Amino acid sequence: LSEEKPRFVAFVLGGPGSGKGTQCAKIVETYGLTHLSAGDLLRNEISSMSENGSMILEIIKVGKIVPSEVTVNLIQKAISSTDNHKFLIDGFPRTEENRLAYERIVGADPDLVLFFDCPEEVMVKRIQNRNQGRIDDNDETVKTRLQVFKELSLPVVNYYSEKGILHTINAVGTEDEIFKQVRTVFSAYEP
Ligand code: UP5
Ligand code: MG
Repeated sequence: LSEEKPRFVAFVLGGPGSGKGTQCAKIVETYGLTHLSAGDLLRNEISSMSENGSMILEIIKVGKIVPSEVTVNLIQKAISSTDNHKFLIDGFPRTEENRLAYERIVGADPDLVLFFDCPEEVMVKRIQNRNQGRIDDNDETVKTRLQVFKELSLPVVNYYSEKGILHTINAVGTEDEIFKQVRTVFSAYEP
């Protein structure tokens, strides 16, 4: 187990269906970072029927945000359970409160933040086509997810923009067209 702080952290932000998970898989392949999807960590808690599982399920089902301590503890645990020191944290932080909780518990800012900028109608179409049985991929919950993204998550994106560490990616196009832009960002850092 690693007791040290991670050496490189990139946050990957973007609305629901903007392509975060898809691009993270490509980044991992190319740059050897460990991919931590906050949503996947939370969904694992539901399926392993952990202590918080039913609470998490009720929140994800309606598209709201799980309490920060729960999510940050899962991220922290995942960070310290691998020998890798380079992480991609996907779909987190989604609120200012999330961001502050991470700063408090992990004690560092990310090295960079990727933002997948995608029009709403494209995101909705991608989610409608996904068909993987996600409990939150229904029209009603997608509406809430989009609303929550605009109200609570965009302020976090703006915060990192003002800090000068935000890299905005045009998330419309083919997977490869989008990854080309992502590569430009990571190549400059050589994580
Ligand atoms: N696709 C991808 N790229 C494409 C392209 N270029 N062209 C055409 N199609 C493309 O992609 C979505 C779909 O589009 C896929 O079918 C893909 O093949 C296709 P994906 O890469 O899955 O997009 P992603 O942005 O990862 O979408 P996801 O639905 O995972 O985003 P969300 O942010 O909504 O989901 P997440 O899992 O992060 O969170 C789910 C819920 O968990 C939240 O709503 C919230 O309730 C909870 N949560 C918290 O409470 N706190 C957290 O910190 C994190 C999550
Ligand atoms: Mg995802």
